[in-house]
Amino acid sequence: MPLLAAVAVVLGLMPLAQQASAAPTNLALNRPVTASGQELADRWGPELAVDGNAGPEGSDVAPAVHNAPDASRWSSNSADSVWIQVDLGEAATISEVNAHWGNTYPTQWSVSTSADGENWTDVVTEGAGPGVRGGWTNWTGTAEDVRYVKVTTHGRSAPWGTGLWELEVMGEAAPAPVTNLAVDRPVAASGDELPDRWGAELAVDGDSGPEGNDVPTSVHNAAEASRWSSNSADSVWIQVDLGNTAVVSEIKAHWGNTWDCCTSW
Ligand SMILES: [Ca+2]
Ligand SMILES: [Ca+2]
Repeated sequence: MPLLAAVAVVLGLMPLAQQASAAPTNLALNRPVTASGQELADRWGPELAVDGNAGPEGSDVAPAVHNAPDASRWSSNSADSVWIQVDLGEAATISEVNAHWGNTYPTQWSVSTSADGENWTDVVTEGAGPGVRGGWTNWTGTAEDVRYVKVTTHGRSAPWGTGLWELEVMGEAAPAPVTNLAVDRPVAASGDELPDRWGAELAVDGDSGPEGNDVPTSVHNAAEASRWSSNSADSVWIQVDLGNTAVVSEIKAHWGNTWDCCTSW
């Protein structure tokens, strides 16, 4: 029997799931929004409620400022109940919804959330509280598995479109799923046993091969066996390029058979 080096047949790299201790951030910032409508077709669209510009503070904002064409607020369609909805992009746990109202503000406002944009849960039906002319009002609590947040108003202080300078949704994005970052990535290695088979790329092809220490030789040595078979040496190496920097939490190696000579794994 030839003296052949043993091999790894699968190499996995897992990114570390983010810990839940991250400080809440504004997950609504610059995210896609939709709304019940807007006062004017060419200005004060709902996207201005999530642009990070909260506008002026106070109940005595000059009309020239409030009504400036570039005022960074959403001005809704003229109705007693209007809504604005933001897509956070991925599931999150939210802890706060902050709304900075304009000169026309709601009598009450409510918050509902959804994981899919179709099935909604009322976080507060009424009683996020009355709006405040030119000021912030807040809902605080905990809502999980939230991708979409909708704010609905109930009543208004004046017969014009409700103004919303800024809407913040504070929370933490759900941890990214743990995935194998090595799959099908470029590899390099110290060498191969044979020039025409069992190359290093087979250690990152996602096929982890058979389990156990009694794999038949015919399977292990099949020409299409999905394993890297290294050069015959006591120390060999394989290297994978993940493509981007990542936080790695786990490295898994699935080894093959060894013959009676030379390897320590
Ligand atoms: Ca704004
Ligand atoms: Ca493989």
